[in-house]
Amino acid sequence: MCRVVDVRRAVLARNDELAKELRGEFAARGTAAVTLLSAPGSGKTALLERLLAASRKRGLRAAALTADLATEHDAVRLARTGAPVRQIHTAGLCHLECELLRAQLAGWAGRDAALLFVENVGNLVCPAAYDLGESLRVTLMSVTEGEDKPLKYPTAFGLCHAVVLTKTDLAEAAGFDERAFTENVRSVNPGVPVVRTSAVSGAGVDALLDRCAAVRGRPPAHRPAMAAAGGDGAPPAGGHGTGAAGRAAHRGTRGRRRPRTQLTGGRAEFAPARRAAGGVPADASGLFQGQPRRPTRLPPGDVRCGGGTAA
Ligand SMILES: Nc1nc2c(ncn2[C@@H]2O[C@H](COP(=O)(O)OP(=O)(O)OP(=O)(O)O)[C@@H](O)[C@H]2O)c(=O)[nH]1
Ligand SMILES: [Mg+2]
Repeated sequence: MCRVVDVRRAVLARNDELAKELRGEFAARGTAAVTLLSAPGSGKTALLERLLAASRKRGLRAAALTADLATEHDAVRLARTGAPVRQIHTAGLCHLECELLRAQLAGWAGRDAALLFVENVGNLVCPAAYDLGESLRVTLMSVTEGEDKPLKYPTAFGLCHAVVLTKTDLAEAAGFDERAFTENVRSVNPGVPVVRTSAVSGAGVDALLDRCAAVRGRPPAHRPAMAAAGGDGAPPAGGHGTGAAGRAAHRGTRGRRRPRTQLTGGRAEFAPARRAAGGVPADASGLFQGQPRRPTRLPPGDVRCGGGTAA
């Protein structure tokens, strides 16, 4: 277990270093990098299709990287907007890391865009702990997922600059309690803006694009309390501290106690999260249990599809 812990710390520390570098590179190029994080199927790609089209209308040069374990479906959908798009295959990884991101950016026209959207792998757990050098981190949830998800996935919702509620056209049919959802969001991330969207009607797309465009050369208006409580001092210059805080939150060493719900005899009880040896929760992702982690190298072209070979 100790070896697993050491490897994990080293991976996260290395990612934080790369995130600092990436953040500097984005700033130097005048690029606002916006990452999208959600559960599978929340509507990241559908919203991105809208955002890319709206960017084009505004004359804002936008590009997108989209990450999945398999298929080129998302890249194909996004490329229809005419924007530069690359599909990243994560070779089994359940989240994006800076190393993978940087490999995709090298020599790609899309990296000079004013807005670079990065769609993470659909997963509300592991992606939250990895700073990608982004200017704006957006966590999405659809109205069909349940109002309690911000409480169940506090790092994903607590460590972002904006929360997007998707599929609002289905809210009534789903019996979605928006007030409870907003309260839950604010309890893990006080003051975070919540943007309501529908990729079907286009509602909220312009408001979200405004927020994305606003972080070009400027820090995000909202600084998550969880990032401030990361414990590693000041965030990187021009950054937001999600890396340090994410790392701390991921390993469960932050000051705030994270309650764990236990169901015993029909009653819900709360207990402090169990710590594995070394203070690190056992890894549920399989990341450190022999999965391939090397970045994929894909052939040149505007849409990067197809399996790619290990670098
Ligand atoms: N009614 C409705 N359906 C939506 C909306 N946004 C997305 N969908 C549908 O939800 C499904 C999933 O949407 P995607 O955009 O693929 O979701 P995703 O988050 O990119 O999914 P992964 O990349 O697999 O994690 C598709 O069938 C979409 O058509 C929306 O605003 N309203
Ligand atoms: Mg998608």
